Amino acid sequence: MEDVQSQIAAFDHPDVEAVAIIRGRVLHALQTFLLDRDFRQLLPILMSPITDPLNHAVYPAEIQYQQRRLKLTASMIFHKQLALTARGHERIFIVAPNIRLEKPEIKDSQRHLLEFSQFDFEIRGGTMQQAMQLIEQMVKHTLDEVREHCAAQLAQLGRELPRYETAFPVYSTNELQAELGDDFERLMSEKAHTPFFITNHRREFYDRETPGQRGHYNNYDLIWPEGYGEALSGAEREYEHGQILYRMNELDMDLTPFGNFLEVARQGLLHPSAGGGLGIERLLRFICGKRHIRDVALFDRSVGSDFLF
Ligand code: ASN
Repeated sequence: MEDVQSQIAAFDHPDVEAVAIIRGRVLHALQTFLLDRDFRQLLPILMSPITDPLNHAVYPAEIQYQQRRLKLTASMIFHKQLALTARGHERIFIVAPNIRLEKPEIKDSQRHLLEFSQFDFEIRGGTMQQAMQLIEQMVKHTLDEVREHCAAQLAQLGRELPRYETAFPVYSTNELQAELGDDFERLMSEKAHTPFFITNHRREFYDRETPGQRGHYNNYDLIWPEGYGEALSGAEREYEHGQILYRMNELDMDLTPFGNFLEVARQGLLHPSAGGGLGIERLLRFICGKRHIRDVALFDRSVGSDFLF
């Protein structure tokens, strides 16, 4: 009872309203930015025989419907690739809910949610350079819109949102690891004053391996400065059947659930593409200057949540 009362009292804080106004402006800015560039907006799907296998272990999130086991969407990666084969879907984006039942090891994380929203996009025939340029413009545009329209809300939150005049720097995992060790992402984020990219991560099979360079990858993360950590992950995609099989086998994956996806690839129907997904709550956390991600959402879905509602 007491928990419920204090939660409802917390809803009444002026920051809650400020965050809500900024949230609306951010979503408006992101969506109009891509709609103005001829992207088509898809609505999310929530259940499917396959979903993103992710780069880290989470508890399975599945439901039974009649005779079938269906997975809840961890990300729309495969549906983005498949959607690009549809007529008029050369450039797409989705505001997508993602469910990731994180392990208790990270229960104190201030930047993980068990369900979050991803601003997810993909470009048929896109390249890494093209996607990174688009991301930079989209982020700068969104921050400009918030600065212009939400000055009162930023003041309420005590947040001075920096303006980034120069290009976001680009580093690769190799150079950062050699210089700073395994914790390079956190260390770089803490000392950075501008968002920056890190390329060449070894991770899920669908991120494209650099042609002719085994163990090197055409992928990129955008990292927030001031210690806010990862903002976005994206990549060019594997689309050739043989190479997809090679990458899946390298990771010892069970190919069975991917039968239909692999069949589309075997028929040569997948397009080369590039894209990425921006964590919307992480973007809000950064913009609002809130250190805990639960402070930018009304309903707490952080890993240590007690799920009051
Ligand atoms: N949405 C990301 C991408 O486009 C994938 C992910 O969320 N794991 O690369």
